[in-house]
Amino acid sequence: MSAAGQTVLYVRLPCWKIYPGGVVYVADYVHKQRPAVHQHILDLAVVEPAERTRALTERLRTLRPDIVAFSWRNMQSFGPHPEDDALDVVLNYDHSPSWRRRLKAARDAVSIISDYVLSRLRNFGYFKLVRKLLPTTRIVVGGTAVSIFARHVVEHCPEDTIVVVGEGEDAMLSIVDGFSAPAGEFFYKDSAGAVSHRCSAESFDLRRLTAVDFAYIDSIFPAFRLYLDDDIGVHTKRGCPFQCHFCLYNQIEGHRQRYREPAEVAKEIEILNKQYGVKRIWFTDAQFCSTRKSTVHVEQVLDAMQARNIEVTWSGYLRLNYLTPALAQKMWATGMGSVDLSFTGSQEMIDALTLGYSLEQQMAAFRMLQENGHSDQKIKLYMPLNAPGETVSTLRMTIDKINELYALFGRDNVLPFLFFIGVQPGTPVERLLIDRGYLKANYNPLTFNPFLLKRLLYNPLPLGRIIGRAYLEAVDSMDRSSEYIGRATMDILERELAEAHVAADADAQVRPLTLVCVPKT
Ligand code: B12
Ligand code: SF4
Repeated sequence: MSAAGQTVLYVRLPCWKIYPGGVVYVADYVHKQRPAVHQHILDLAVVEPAERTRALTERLRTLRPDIVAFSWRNMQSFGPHPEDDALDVVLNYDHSPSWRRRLKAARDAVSIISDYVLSRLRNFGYFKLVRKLLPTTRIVVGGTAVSIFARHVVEHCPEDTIVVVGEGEDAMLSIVDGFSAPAGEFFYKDSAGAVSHRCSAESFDLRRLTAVDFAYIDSIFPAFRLYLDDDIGVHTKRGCPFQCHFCLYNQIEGHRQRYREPAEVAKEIEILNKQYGVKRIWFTDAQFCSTRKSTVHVEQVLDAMQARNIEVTWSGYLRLNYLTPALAQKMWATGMGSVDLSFTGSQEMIDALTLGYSLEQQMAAFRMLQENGHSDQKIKLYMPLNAPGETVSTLRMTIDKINELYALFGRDNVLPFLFFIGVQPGTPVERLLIDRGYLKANYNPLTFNPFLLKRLLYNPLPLGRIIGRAYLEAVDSMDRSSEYIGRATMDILERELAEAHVAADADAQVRPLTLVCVPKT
């Protein structure tokens, strides 16, 4: 089958409204390589739930695409934090002293889990709808959720479906070219229902990812302009060489860091900013700034942005290992809107989680940021509280360091984000918890069992109860107009941990961790 004249319908599957950067990069790349292919993007995230099937049916009937390519972002989205109702529900259910609140939490949990189950079943229903209406159309499924759970996804797909693992540019190109010379990693369910797997040796050369042609994207993606007031995701690199205990980003993107041309990244942002009025960028790299080499690349990207006088604010996941005063100045000068990073205030926990940096160095980097241009930008601390190895004393150290950061940046500017580790497949923390008997070796990471789901949000006793109750007290007592839930929780936790009996009691029960795992830096 030749590519010319083919029609591809991309369907972004429902999730909380967030710019669909992945599918935009894929469609832009296919267009640049095969301009005669007709493409269209339908974004179900911005279609009312009751209207989605109708919207998809209408698009299938009018376009009659040769290929329907679904993009699936979140499948196992249980990583609740204070801006997500699920945290409140879990902590009330497990730790509220009031049985009424526990009962209400149980009812709310049923509705959250029903949504979780239904959203997955509905997505598989959309694939089946395509097969029913267009029996000969090829179905493709890609996206981060699929990259993690491809085997599971392919089992539930109709015949003649390709499930792409990881980056989609070359894989999609080979599919529009007729799939006779496949590229990338994928599972394929053939027309007889047999599943085969292609491993990928090659990885995409990111220098081929030139600035997105947004005029083209605007012409094929009717919902594009609905995102212009939000954060627009821009990719500068892929891959991460670290192996933090809880993280699977490097399974999705690979361990080797690959870079886009800084000038192309800056051009992309300039077009967004000057032609489409975009004011906020999120660098969607696994880590925007991490290794020594990537820090040099970051500097080049920021230089290129400065040279083009781009006026945006930007954010992204940061590590501060190689920060210098000059880079800190450049970050603020180019519009860094917040500092977003994993944080724990004890070296013991940094090592237990194999985060691969020194706390002292991180604190020095914070001082550098403060001294080199910080004004009122937020310092967002994503805290994996109560991870394996946490004790009363490591928690106290974290609280001390947060207090230092309040003093440095101003209390209102520091947002401690309460995160608990969500156990994810193939991560070292998953292996550890299986070894310890916390999880069964054959547990199903995509389970619908509410008790197992709750276990996958790791917050065990005894510290789990102390943290949970501190959070619940904070919710009840704080003034939401002037205080932030994470700060209020950490204050209450500090008070609770100051009580000697809590310390003795909890530390006696917390099993020490003896884990040796070295980050791959
Ligand atoms: C950046 C990021 C964020 C940022 C996004 C900022 C922004 N404005 O865009 C923030 C911090 C806001 C965020 C929030 C959340 N995130 Co997030 N996020 C990421 C991250 C690091 C990168 C995603 C991204 O944009 N990549 C860049 C684009 C270009 O790549 P891509 O979308 O993957 O697309 C490529 C391929 O997937 C593929 N592809 C995509 N679609 C298609 C379609 C076809 C047909 C094909 C062939 C290929 C293909 O090709 C693309 C190009 O190569 C990933 C982890 C990771 N390393 O991938 C997690 C990740 C996607 N997030 C995740 C989660 C759970 C969330 C939250 C639910 C967390 C929470 N509890 O609140 C929220 C939900 C947000 C929402 N509205 O849905 C999970 C999803 C896991 C799962 N199994 O379901 C991931 C995988 C992280 C994890 N925990 O493992 N996130
Ligand atoms: S630095 Fe750690 S947390 Fe960040 S992407 Fe890499 S492995 Fe994941």
